[in-house]
Amino acid sequence: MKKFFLFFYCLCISCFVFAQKNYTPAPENLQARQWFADARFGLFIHWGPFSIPGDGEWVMNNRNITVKNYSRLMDFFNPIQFDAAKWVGMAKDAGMKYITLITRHHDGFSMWNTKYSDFNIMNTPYKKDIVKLMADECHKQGIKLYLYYSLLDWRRDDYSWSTGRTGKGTGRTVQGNWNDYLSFMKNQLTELLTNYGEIGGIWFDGHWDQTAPEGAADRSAKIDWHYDEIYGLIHKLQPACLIGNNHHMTPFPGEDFQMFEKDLPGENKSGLSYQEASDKLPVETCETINNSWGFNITDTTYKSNEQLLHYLVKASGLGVNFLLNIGPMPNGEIQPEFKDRLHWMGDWLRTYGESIYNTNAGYLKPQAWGCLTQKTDKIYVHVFDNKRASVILEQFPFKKIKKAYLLKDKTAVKTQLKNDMAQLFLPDNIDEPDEVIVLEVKN
Ligand code: JFZ
Repeated sequence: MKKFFLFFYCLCISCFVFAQKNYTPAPENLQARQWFADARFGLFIHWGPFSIPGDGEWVMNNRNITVKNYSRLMDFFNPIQFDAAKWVGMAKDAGMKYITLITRHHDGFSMWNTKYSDFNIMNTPYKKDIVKLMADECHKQGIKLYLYYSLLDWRRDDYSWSTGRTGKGTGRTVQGNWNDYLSFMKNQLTELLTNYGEIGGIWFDGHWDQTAPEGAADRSAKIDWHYDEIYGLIHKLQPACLIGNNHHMTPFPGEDFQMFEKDLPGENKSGLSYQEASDKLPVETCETINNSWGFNITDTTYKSNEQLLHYLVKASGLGVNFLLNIGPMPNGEIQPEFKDRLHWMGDWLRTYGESIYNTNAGYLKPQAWGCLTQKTDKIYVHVFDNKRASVILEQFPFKKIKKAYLLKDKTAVKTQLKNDMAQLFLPDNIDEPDEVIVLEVKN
């Protein structure tokens, strides 16, 4: 028993002692969390020299490309078709409120003008700072920019690759100094949070490289990430900047939102999501359109418009944001399969947006027929199954339904409220992938 407690104690210590202790979020940070929680829909962009082989962003690891050989990609990353205004405009047209951009993925390439690594965009034939171009355009078009930053690095000797799980085949022989790596990250983060105006948040990834895989009993990290310093630095430079970390665990102190990957909270289809959803912090889940984050030239497993829509709506039904990914092509263009789906989502949101943005989770969890989103005096009933004649809402939390109608055209919907059970009788001509019924309710 004693041993067990000691083990448990060590586990807690190793998870939390290094996170930002005694963190009290600034008022502007709390405001930014609320904004984020209301935003509901964002665009994830996985893009960089890893897009060139057309084999996903893990290509360096998966094909054991050495640092020397991989560096050649820098000589031909030249995305002449890239147009930040078009990308940001496309996200806005899709009804997205924010963009999360890869600034440096596990391959270690920096998409901005950094002083701290030569492996960066200014040394490509393109020679233009992608983060700057995107940041300026986001600020101009009024969309928030979040930055993905990898903690894991498959190139650098000073990254603790010897204790890591991935990137073992990139030809490194020397284990450098961990403190050098930590300083490097802090320097880079300082650049990102100083030179690019307001940054909505930092999306960390790679923590899991230093832990046992998901589902293992002991998930403590093999090295000290010094999150106290890293998180403290970010919150000092931009107090409103939200920190999230894709470690697939309960949020650490100092983090401002929680993320899930390829799963809605409570589901664990990916085998990556054993953690419980936070009831204190805003939560986000990210998903791909096909099955790849970075451009993959053979992956044609595109999800349908309806599948993507149902993901967004179910996420909203759980009170969670949806960060939908695209992997643009190496020339800076976005393939039509992605563009078409984003535009379709935007069209849907132009009609149905009020049932998604600024809503809370439904009082019922998502059901086989659909799900609920809520505002103080309204319940939005999202019916995915359009063959149904009626929907029953058990334990209905309001005393009265004042009005019930289809959101798209105000067609009245018949309802019955008896013994805490509301029944809605659906008109027989419903044919939408998500027919939304508005219930104006009163206690
Ligand atoms: C991570 C990245 O590795 C991936 O490339 C992408 O950026 C995605 C959004 O986030 O995905 C993971 C996270 C955890 C593991 C593997 C991939 N893991 O624990 O092995």
